[in-house]
Amino acid sequence: MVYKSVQTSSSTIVRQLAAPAPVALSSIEIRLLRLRLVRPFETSFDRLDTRLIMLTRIEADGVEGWGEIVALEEPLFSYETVETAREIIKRHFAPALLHGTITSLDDLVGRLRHFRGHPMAKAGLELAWMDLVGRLRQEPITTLIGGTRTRVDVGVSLGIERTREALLAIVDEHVALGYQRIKLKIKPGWDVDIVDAVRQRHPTMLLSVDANAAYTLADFAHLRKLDAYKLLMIEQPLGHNDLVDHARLQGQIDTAICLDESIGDVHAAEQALCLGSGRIINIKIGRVGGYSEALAIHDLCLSMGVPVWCGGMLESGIGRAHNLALASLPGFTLPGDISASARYWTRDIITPPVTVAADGTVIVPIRPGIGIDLDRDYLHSETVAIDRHERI
Ligand code: OSB
Ligand code: MG
Repeated sequence: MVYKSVQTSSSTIVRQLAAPAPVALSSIEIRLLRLRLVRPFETSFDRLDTRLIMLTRIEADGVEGWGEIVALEEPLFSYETVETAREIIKRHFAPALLHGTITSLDDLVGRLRHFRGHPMAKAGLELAWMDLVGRLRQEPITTLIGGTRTRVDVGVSLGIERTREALLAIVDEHVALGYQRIKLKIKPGWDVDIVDAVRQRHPTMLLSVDANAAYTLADFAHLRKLDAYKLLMIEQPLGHNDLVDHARLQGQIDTAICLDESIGDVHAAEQALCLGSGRIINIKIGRVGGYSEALAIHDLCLSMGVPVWCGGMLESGIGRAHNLALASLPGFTLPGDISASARYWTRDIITPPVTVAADGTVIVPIRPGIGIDLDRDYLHSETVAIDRHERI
């Protein structure tokens, strides 16, 4: 065993964690499938009716590991897309991994480190690696990374609707399902009045908003009005790569700012916390390039007393199983965007689907790897493309 003890910081554990024996990957597969959302999901940047799900599958000695690449079809949340991830894996990442043997996550990360950017594509490979190692070691990912929770607190992210009445009905429905926190997507023209209406109906509920970078410095006075509603946080109000204006805004409002798009790695997290750009960080494994970086951000925030929570990108059950493992770490003290399968899909690609208990928690899988079973019939019937890269 190469790693020391669970007392070590979790990012050190995960980086040094060895496979039981050096692993010679025989193939890397990218699988695309299109799933219809149970209801369209509208944000300040887009409206989605379906999600093109992008899965990674690696194989070694007949054992497989599954991950998910959270890129969208258009470069609206970040510059990556499903097609850029396909191309970068085909031309650069797969050739870098499909030779020799890989001994640890650190080894895998090291082979990809010199390639700039493309964190979502990198994350898809790290996730599949951690599932594979978990299966080889017969341990769940939560154990491999030093998770401390058996259940995680969850909330739900609700999109922009056509009418206020429609949103209020959807909010009521999700409060009744037990979700511990409701997050409303906002944009100019769909913000203070909407929050006012939801707050009147649910005076004490944990409530937050997410602007996906829809505002600018010119909107400070308007955003300050949100202070009246005792929100848990305002997520990413300003530019996707901004830290300085967020610090200025945080200096002028009481509500905590949470950063999502602006935090691409642990370096950005450190700078944001130094500058005071926010008081909470949303960690998405895909956005930051995988477990290694997500754990580093978690450790930094835990050491500085900054709360973190696990964000989502409308993942299939595979991505959500990874998110559950991540959210089992001690620093994840706020409810995550890890909702039930039924909030997204009529049928998920895993069985049983993810369910949320009446107390607003989800069980962390404890079987080896991501700890879930695939609904292989459904997975195959919805698949629209497979890229297969083999060891040369
Ligand atoms: O900003 O958190 C976001 C979905 C797609 C892209 C960006 C975001 C989101 C969500 C949904 O808010 C979270 C979920 O998966 O439930
Ligand atoms: Mg967000």
